[in-house]
Amino acid sequence: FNPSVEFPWTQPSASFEHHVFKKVSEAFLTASFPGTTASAPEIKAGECRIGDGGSHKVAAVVKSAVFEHRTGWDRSQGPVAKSHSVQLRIGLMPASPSGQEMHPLVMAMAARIRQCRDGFPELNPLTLSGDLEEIIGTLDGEALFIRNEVHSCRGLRKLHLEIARLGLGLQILHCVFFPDPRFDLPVFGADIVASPAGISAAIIDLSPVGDQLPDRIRRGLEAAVIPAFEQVRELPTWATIFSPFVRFIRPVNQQEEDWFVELVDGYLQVLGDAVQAAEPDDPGDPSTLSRYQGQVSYCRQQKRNDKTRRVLEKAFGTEWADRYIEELLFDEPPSP
Ligand code: BLA
Repeated sequence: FNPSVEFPWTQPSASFEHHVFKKVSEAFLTASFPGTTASAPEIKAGECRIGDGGSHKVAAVVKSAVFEHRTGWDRSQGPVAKSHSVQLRIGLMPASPSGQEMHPLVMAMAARIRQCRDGFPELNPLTLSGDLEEIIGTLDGEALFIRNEVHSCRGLRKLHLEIARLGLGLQILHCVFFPDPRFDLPVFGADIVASPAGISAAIIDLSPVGDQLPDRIRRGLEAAVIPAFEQVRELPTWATIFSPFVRFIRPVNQQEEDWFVELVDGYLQVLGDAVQAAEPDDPGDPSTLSRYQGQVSYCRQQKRNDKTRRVLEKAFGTEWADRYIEELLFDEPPSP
């Protein structure tokens, strides 16, 4: 695997022979997940607060922080003393590298999610504490960045869209819309993982926070036309939180990538309609409490995804990754 390989995103991924694709993809993933444990980052300048205990608070105090930590093992050379730095900044750097450098599916998905999200009622941007909107750094000379957008709206406590580039050409689109437990609404979740070898994972679901999805959501999803994706992937064991309508695929060509964007649009329409129609229950209502518990379980199960954790640990160190996961990616809802 050559990390300096040109990104073949201008060519249709169908041109890859499947076995070649798989081999490259596996080699890439192995390279991304070496058994290294990074020691806690040393904070050299400033101080970093991921959430001050919650991701919604306005507390922009950090101007810049440089993390340095040593990784103890290199797969090819054995134990080494490498260091990498992560800079967190406010507004000094571009939001992301030019669109050209990002996989077209990541860009198309982000655009479609934003378009749907922007039609949600009472949409309100949330300020991230610790300046997590943009996280920019380097890992062994390679540029890393994470860009986060967080909103709330009527019925949803947190709409989170993240686009990241995390080393060795790994690109991620991560999106979760968490409901306000007073409303009978599911969790919207989507994840895209791209490497220079192509998209390895594309997943979408409206996940229940109770025994089953609300009727209106279930009926909406039943009516959705599911494209005939060629490569359906097997879900991991922690994935019991997803609905029967979860789609977890590896798109094999441009057409399948387009289908996936349309599918995401469809799921967001179903959610958007339900959001418009939903009326809140009281905070103390047993159904509110049970949906709150359901959302806590959703977050706990997602945190069992070692693949997410390992990528973040490799890029930013264990302690930082832990807090990022706990306080931004899958923070538990405030008790109703
Ligand atoms: C898999 N997630 C992955 C993989 C990576 C990440 C590298 C392995 C890719 C593959 O198996 O082909 C990494 N995902 C990340 C990172 C972030 C991220 C670093 O979101 C964030 C910074 N994951 C989610 C959400 C869902 C999700 C919301 O965050 C679903 C709604 C699912 N990701 C998901 C699943 C897998 C995955 C099911 C496959 C896991 C496996 O096969 O073990």
